[in-house]
Amino acid sequence: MAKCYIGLGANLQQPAEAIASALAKLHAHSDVSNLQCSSLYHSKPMGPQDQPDYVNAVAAFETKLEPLLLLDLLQTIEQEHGRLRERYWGPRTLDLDILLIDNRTIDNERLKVPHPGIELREFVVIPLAEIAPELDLPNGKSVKSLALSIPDNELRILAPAPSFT
Ligand code: ROI
Repeated sequence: MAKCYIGLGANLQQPAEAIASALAKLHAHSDVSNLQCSSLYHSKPMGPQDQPDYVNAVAAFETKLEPLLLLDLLQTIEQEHGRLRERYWGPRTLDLDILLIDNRTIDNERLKVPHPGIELREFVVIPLAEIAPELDLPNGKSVKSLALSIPDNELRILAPAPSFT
């Protein structure tokens, strides 16, 4: 079993509902166990500013899926939400990014783990610190120290963490 952390983001149509529905699909999947999620956060767009604000969260779960099969699963869920991606760093109906898989480093054409943007994104670091305050990245940096030093860029909590029972 591997412990995975993923980032969820959306800023079109009904972003909070898209994230809740993606979490429900993960929870229902037979290869996903012990799903946990951070609060839902409201964030300012990184990249072009002429797009709506985002809803972001970070979730953790255990899976026996190999990394590329996990990527396939997440991409299927994105597509089920009619994923729109009109331009690079433009708005999206649902984005599911693999952030971390155990302490592994993966450098594949389709998949880089840890996600190369983690340390620069307050909408990843702060929700990650909420659910995994004691975690260190494979490069040795602690999530807690990253969360304390990153500018918050007006990140705020929008809704409490969904719970799965
Ligand atoms: N900006 C925010 N705030 N949240 C995201 O999830 C997000 N995702 C992206 C880009 C376009 C980089 N900007 C984002 O892919």
